[in-house]
This record gives sequence, C-alpha cells and structure tokens, in this order.
Amino acid sequence: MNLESKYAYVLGLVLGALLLVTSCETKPPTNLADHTLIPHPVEIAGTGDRFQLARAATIQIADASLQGPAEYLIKAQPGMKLTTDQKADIVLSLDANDEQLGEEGYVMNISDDQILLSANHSGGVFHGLQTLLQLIPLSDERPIEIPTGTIRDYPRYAYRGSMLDVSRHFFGVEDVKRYIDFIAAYKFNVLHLHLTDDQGWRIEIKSKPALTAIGASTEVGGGAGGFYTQEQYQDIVQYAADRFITIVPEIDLPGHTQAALASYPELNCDGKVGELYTGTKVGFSTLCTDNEATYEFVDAVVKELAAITPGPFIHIGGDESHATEKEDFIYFINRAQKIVSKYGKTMMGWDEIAQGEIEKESVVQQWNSAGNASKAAENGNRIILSPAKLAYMDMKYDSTSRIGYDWAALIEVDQAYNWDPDSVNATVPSELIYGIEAPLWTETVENMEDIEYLVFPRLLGYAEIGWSPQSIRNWETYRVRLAAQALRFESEGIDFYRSPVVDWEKKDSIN
Ligand code: TNX
Repeated sequence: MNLESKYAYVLGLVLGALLLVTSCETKPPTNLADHTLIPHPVEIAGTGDRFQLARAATIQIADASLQGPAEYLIKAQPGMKLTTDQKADIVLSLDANDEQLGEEGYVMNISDDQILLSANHSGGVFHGLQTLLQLIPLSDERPIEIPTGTIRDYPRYAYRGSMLDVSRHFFGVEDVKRYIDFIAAYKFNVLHLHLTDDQGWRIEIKSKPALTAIGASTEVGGGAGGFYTQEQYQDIVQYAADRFITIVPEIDLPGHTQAALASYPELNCDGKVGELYTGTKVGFSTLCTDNEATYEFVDAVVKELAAITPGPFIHIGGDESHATEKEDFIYFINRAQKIVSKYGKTMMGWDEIAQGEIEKESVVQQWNSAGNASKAAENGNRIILSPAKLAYMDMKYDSTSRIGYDWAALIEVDQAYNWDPDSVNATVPSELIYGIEAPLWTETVENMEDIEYLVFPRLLGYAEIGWSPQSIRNWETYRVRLAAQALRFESEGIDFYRSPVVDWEKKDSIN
C-alpha cells in the first residue's frame, strides 16, 4: 500500500467509525425485536420500519372505558391529546377478539403511520400502554421514533403482587401512591398493604378509635408512626384501581397484634392493657383466643375494612403466632374465616392458616413452610408464592448492603430473577399457583430512599417472573434489558442499587 492509499484507508476507517457512533447515538434500531422491554412480551416481531410519533400525537378511544388509560398516557406524555378522528396516531380499542389475551392481555400493531392497541378489556389496554411507554425514548427529541412491528402479550399468572409493610415504619399516602406507580409500570396488579403489626395499627376503624389514637402512635425505633383515615385509604384504593391494581389489605391476626393489645385491654387474656412496642422481635404477641371480645373485635374491624375495600380479599395474616397454642390458633383461624366470609370477602393468609379448616376458595401465601402450602394444595386452595429465600425484598443483596435483613438469604439481583414458580414447591400443582408476590418488610426501611434501594431493581425481576412465560425468560438477555431500564429509574429520580451483576453502562438499545 502506498502512502496515499494508506491515508485514504485510515480516513475511511475513521469516518466509518464516526458514522457508526453517531448513528448509534441518534437513531433507534429499526428492529422492534431489539427492544429492552420488562417484562418480556409473549410474542414480539419487528417489521423493519419506523413510526414517527409527533409530540402532539393524537389518541382515539373506541370505548368510553378507555378514557382513564388514555388520560394516563397523556399524563406520562404531555402534549399528546384525545381526538375523535378515526385517523389518530394512536388508536385504543376493545376489539381484540382474542380469547387467549384474557382480561389483561393486549395486541399492539405499530405500522409506519399508526399504533393500534387493542384488548378484550380496559386493563389489557392499560398494560399495553406500559409497553408503549417503555418503547418511547426518554430524550426530548421529537418526533419520537418507534420501531414498527407487532406485540401480542398476556400474563402467565392472574395474581402479580407486591407487599408493602406500612406498620413497622409508616409510609404516608403520597409514598404509597409512588409505590403504586412503580409497580404499575411493570404490570403488577396487586398491592398487598400490611396494615397492622406489633409496632403500629395503620387503618382507622371508626368503632375502635383507640386503635389509631394509641396503636398508631409509634413505629420501629420510636418514631411518630401514623395511620390512614378511611377516606385516605379509599383514595389509595381508587388511585390503585385507576392503574388496574387491586389493594389487598392485611390485618395480621392473632399474633403480631401488640399495637391492638396496647389499645384495648379486653383483647388481652389478663384483661390488662398491653404496652406499645417499638422493637423488631416477632412472635411474642397474641389476641386472647378464648375471649368472646376478641371475635367482636375482629368482626368490627373486618366489617369496616370490607366496606371500604372493593377488591375480593381480606388478608388475615396468621404468621408466626408463636405465643398462641396450636389448637387455639386453629380455633381462631376457623372463626376468622367465618367473619371474612360473612362480609362477602375471600380470606387470604400466610401459609400457617392452612393448619385451620379453611374454605377451598381461600388463598394461602407460602412464605416459609412448603408443608403448609402442600396441605392447602391438597385442600384445593390457590397458592401465592412468596418464598422468603427468593422473593423477600427486605433481604440484603450481599453482606455489604446498607439496610435489610439476611435471616432467609442474601438475594442478589440474579438470584431474585432466576427462579421458576413451578419449581418452588413440588407438591403444589401448577394449576393451583395463583401467582407470586414480592413483599417488602420495613423493620430496616425508614423512608422512600430506603424503599427504592431495596426494591430497585429486584422488583422488575419479580414482574417478569409473574408475567412472562418461563420458556422465554433468560438471565443473559434480562440483564441487558435491565441495564437499559436504568435511564428510566434515573428519569423518575429512583435511587436504585447498582448491582455488580448488571453492566449498567450498556444503556437502552432502543433509545
Ligand atoms: C417474617 S414473613 C415475618 C415478618 C417480618 C419478616 C422480616 C412473615 C409472614 N413474617 O413479620 O417482618 O420476617 O423479614
């Protein structure tokens, strides 16, 4: 090679590299299959083109029930607006005519001049909008470019939950709403609120005012605590419903009840009012199970709670009642079951409730004992899987985590992701697995930053376990998609854990 051609060769290389770099930075790939969606859709295929979506894109709804989802989209993408024009940029409809999509699935066709999102039910459209929002680049550049193609998507499990313990540390309405927004973005459909425990009673019961006057007045560490008025609780319920999320309220009974025992003397076997508790021990408290006052109390609480809870479930806890004799525990669960049914609700409880004679419709949450869950499965109960070793978001990531517990396990981001609900308990048949739930206990969690640190990014793994078929789940592709979500965490101001098992520098392949 002479000097000139060498020079031209090097120049060519440099220009080529420059072109590659700039094209990567400014242009999204034209293949929808290169998406970074979480949870991974069931079917996704690119058609190799791009749709240019204007900042003032128009949205048309084919059914009045889609007004809410459309408004949600507009809130997330200010500038978009509703139109009655058939030729809108985004058309939302309920004419999917595809049984397999169920109530929550959707189909989205992105062509080069329109997005058609259809489902059988408004909830499916809402989940489809979460997918669309993840496909819209975060940068302010307009028009927005989205690769064309088709997505057909529906959940693996009917129940996809997360639990927030608002008793050990109290979290106000705004924090709970932020948490609801977190889970809605990843297609969860249940928020289980752990409303009562030894350290605080957090829901107003109008006929039992001392529960909040006294029982809500503190929390772990002796802070001020707090509670939701019934109006505030209903505001949370509505906020969740607008995001197709059902609230499952838990009143933990008959153990984990020191806050109630400190509020009403008649709940104690010795008739003396208990003391408020601000430590972190478990298993020391119990309602007096052979005292009629106890059942009058449970009746009064469930009656008021059922009246303000539109969802089908009341969770009665039942965990770690170590201070209750086994036969008393069984007697209590049987009676609590009747009270929940009397108010038209379905009972849910931690796996210990399977020791009682529970109705077939009741739902059992496996957290600790596979044996309890097997017993429930034999009885035909639906099972929710929350195995502490895999799904407890209050567990530390590794020994250096700044908060969290490690009694069940250290749960790194890959371990949180890498499990199949079908393999958790061999004695529970797949048909009885109602879904999964990832709880966040808050003994060590004091504020929103702490919540974000433990929940992000593990929450997204649980979202994918609950939604996507096992056959398409894969840690190697997941970790790349997860890295891409970091941009979204940052734009929401979420203080996430930068796990060393994820290569956070490989940012959004679509953006
Ligand atoms: C066990 S899990 C509990 C909770 C604690 C948690 C801490 C369950 C049903 N009971 O009371 O907060 O461990 O990890």
